[in-house]
Amino acid sequence: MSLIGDLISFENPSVWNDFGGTSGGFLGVVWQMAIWSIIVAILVTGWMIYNLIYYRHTEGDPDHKDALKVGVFPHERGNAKIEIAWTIAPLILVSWLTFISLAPLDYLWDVDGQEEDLTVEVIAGQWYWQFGTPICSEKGNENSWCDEGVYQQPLSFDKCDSNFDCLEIPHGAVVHFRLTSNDVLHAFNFPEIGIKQDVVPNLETLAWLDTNEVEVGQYDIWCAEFCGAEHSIMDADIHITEVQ
Ligand SMILES: [Cu+2]
Repeated sequence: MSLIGDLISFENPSVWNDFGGTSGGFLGVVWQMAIWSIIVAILVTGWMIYNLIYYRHTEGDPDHKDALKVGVFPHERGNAKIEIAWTIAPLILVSWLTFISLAPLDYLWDVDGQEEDLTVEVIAGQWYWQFGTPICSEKGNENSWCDEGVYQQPLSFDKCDSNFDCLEIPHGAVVHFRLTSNDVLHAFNFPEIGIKQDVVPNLETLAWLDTNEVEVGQYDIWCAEFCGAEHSIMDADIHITEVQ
C-alpha cells in the first residue's frame, strides 16, 4: 500500500513492515498516529527553523512593527472578537469531546454492570501473567462449560500447556478479570479490544470482556506499565475458542 493509502486507512502502514510492524487493526491506528505525529513534527520544526533564520535580528535593523516593548501590552493590535472566538470554539470542542467520551468510558468501567459468565483471576509479576481457572457465576451456569457451578474446560480447548502466559476462554461469554500484582505495577493491556487496566500490588482492579464481540482466535495481552528489564516481552496469549 502506498504511503498516502496508509495515511487514510486504518491498516498497518506498509512502510513499517520492514521494522517489524506487521499488525493491522488497532495497532495500525497506533502506527498511523505515529506517522501523523512525525509529519506534524517535521512541519512545525521546519517552519520554526525557517522563521528563526529568515527573521533573525541583525545589528542595526529597525524594530519590527510587532516588536514587544518591555512593560507594554500591545492593545492597539488586539482583536476582542478573535480572542473570544478562539476561547469559545475550543471550549465547545473540548466539552463535546468530553461528553461523547463519557458513555464509552462508563461502559468500559462499569464492570459490575456487565453480568458475567466467568471470572478469571489474573496475577501479574516480573515478568509473567498467571491466569487462574475460570470461575463460574450464577449466569455462567446456564452454559455448557459450567457444571453445578464449577467450570469444566471444554474438550475442544487445547491451546494452553500451562496457566502461565496463556489463557483459553470460550467464545460467547462475558468474562470478568480480577487483576492483582505479585510485585510491582503492571498494566493489563489487550490492544485489539482497547482494554487497559492498571495491575497494582495489594489491590484488586477489574476489567471485563464480552467475547461475543471478538472473533475466535489468538490475541496478545501486553504489559503496558514499565515494570523492569523484561517489561517489553511481558506478554501472554489469549485464545478465544468456540465451544463445541
Ligand atoms: Cu509488567
